[in-house]
Amino acid sequence: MTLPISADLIAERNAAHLDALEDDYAALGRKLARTGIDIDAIKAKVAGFSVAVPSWGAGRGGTRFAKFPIAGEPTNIHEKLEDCAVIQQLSRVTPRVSPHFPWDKVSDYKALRDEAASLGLGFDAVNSNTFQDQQGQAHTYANGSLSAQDAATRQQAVDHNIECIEIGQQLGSTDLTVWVGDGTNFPGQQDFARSLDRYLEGAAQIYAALPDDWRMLLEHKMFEPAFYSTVISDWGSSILAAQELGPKAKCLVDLGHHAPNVNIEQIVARLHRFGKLGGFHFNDSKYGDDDLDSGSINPHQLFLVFNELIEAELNPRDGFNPSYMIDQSHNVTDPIESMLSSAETIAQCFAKAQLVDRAALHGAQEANDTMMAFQALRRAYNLDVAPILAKARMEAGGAIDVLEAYRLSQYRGRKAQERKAVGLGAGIV
Ligand SMILES: [Mn+2]
Repeated sequence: MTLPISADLIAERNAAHLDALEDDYAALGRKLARTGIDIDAIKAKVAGFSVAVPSWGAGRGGTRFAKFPIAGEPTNIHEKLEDCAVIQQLSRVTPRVSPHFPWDKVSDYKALRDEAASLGLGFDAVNSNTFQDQQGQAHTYANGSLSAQDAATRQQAVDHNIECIEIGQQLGSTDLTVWVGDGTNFPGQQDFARSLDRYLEGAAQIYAALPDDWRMLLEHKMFEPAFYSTVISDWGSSILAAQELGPKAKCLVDLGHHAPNVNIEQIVARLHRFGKLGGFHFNDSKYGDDDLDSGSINPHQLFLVFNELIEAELNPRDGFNPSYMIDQSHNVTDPIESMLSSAETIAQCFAKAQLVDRAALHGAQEANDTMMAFQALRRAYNLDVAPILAKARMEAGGAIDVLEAYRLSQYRGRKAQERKAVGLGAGIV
């Protein structure tokens, strides 16, 4: 395996940070021991946690107004894999990449899988794309894909999703994530009921092509690119569709795809209650689907989501196996740095949720002791779990200080010499 960052550099920097880390870890360990928590057991749980990174997240996202590429950005799936390998090598929490088609199309998927493995990576959920047209495409998605009025357009969208399943099988994936941009911009533009009927009919054809061990993850989105209505607009539409399709269809919660201030943690609990919680796309938002870095605006919400996930894991009902992925747009940062930072924040919220005193929480709930129930969550949220994460990372071969190691490696600067420049892309300016 040839990893992109010098192992000597990581070892040298870790040696410089080790004494301080051991000191902080021991202090936190003593603090947790006073409440009966074994820090090493929490560290083991953190070591078992992982979140996938999206292949498209390796590049600068941009907005519909403009994109500002940086030198050394990846221009194809091979370069994206290399960047994802940097994130995994340093963080040790992102071992899988979620590919997107047709953006990541190659002629030989066996070779692509081997290439990823040689970088220490595997593949996560496969994402289809019927929200934009491709060169030479027979039918436009301008008026929808799975829900389009035109039967040939719907068939094209179904065929593309089935092709994604076939590619995913070669890559070792077991999930197909389906998000459609279908919707309307004007009242009256489409019939709400009939467009959903068409979507369900197409989705059922895709569902029928799923291998036995696969899941179909339905991603809802309240708005954009359609601004008046979308066909799978919210978790209600999503769960109804998933229930109609069958047990292999689950709901995927993208944190940014809700109305502002919606109680997402409650949605998580609801979806789990009915066996339909399939996975997450982590990001953050301030106004809408801003695709800001995970936990950068509201880390408390992220913690509360993980709190519900732990409750769900303790009460598995129809099983508990959600897929975790980062899905955010890096407009003003180096995407590798953003994903290193986000992966750490996501793992921190996971770790903090592990530290909630469940007996105290449940006891306070039973006793209607509102303040103590809240304090059970608050005590865990207020703990600084950074030493647990850093130690787990170091023991797995990663860097104690991921951003420091990344900057010292001068990786982006080296890639700027090797890679061709990314185009400015189309914005409306
Ligand atoms: Mn998403």
